[in-house]
Amino acid sequence: MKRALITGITGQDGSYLADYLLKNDYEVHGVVRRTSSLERSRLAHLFKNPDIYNKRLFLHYADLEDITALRRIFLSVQADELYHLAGQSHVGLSFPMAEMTCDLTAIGTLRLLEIMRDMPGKPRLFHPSSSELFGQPKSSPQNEDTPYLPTSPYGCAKAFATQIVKVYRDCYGLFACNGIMYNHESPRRGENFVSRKICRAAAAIKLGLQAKLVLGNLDAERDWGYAPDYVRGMWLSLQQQKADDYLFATGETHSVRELVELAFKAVDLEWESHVEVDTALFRPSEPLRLVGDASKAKRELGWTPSCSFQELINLITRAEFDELQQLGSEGDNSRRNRT
Ligand code: F7E
Repeated sequence: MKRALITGITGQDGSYLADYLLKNDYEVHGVVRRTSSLERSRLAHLFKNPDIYNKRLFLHYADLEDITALRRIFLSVQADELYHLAGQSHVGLSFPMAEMTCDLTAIGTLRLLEIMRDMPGKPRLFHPSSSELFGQPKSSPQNEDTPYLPTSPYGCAKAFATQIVKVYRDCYGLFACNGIMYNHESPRRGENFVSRKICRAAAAIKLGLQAKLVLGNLDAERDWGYAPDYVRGMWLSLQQQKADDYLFATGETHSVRELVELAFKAVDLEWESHVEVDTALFRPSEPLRLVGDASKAKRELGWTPSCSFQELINLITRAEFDELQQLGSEGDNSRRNRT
């Protein structure tokens, strides 16, 4: 049985990756912040399963800044594969939290590489890089050779982390891969990312639970895919003969406005009467249009995305609608039980 260690296991990607690896007969270890509660987390279904939790899924508590605790965990787990998914991943928040973002995302990755250098049995490392590397790219679509021109502290941190992974791979022979990930979404996405914020609001407005949706730049365009596809790409990257970098994207670009239209259409609402734009939510600078060319991943890993943009937005909006309705009826039942 192969053993994997995931930092950031409680996030969207970490939880899908844990599901994927457990289905593929791995023993999975996750690093969890001391303050995390697993009760209603994205791991709750695994945590509550007595055949999985503490049998094939093990959680270890440490903060990413606590390098001695991390080193101990790495040495005791002796994983075959290490997926370093933890970090501050909100691009907008990286402006007011620039130092913290660079410390966790850039220097945090370097610290992890340093631990790996000293380990006797070295695991294979996957590092999730980002389309934010490219910032305002001079060419479109972008591929693994497109120059880095980041426009946010987050993009700068990812540029450092991506390059340092390559340097350690070349200088010290580590099996370390970068996956340049374009936006990838799901019902497990954090609520402060635009896809989830919009789909949840459309469902809540339809159910009469929210009055309006306030957004930033509706003209921004992104290449949005389905998160479980990207997690499969992470795993495929580590199954190759030689460590390399791969870009994961759908090759299609859509605007935030199109995302809004589809989400509201999924619940039979006209979006114009419910959405407001607030320039306070615009970022100081950002890539306006990003689109990726994943032909290397397709050619060498056999990776293709499985879900269209419309299917993705329908899927998230439907999940939000069902969840809010369920929460509403649980609330009604508990109110009824109390009277
Ligand atoms: O924004 C615009 C916003 O926060 C998408 C992360 O996973 O993907 C993600 O970063 C777009 C931007 O994702 C709101 O300005 C408008 O143009 O969902 P997002 P992101 O910044 O693209 C990359 C690849 C990563 O690596 C990151 O870790 O939507 N937008 N109005 C808004 N965005 C947010 N969050 N909230 C708004 O109200």
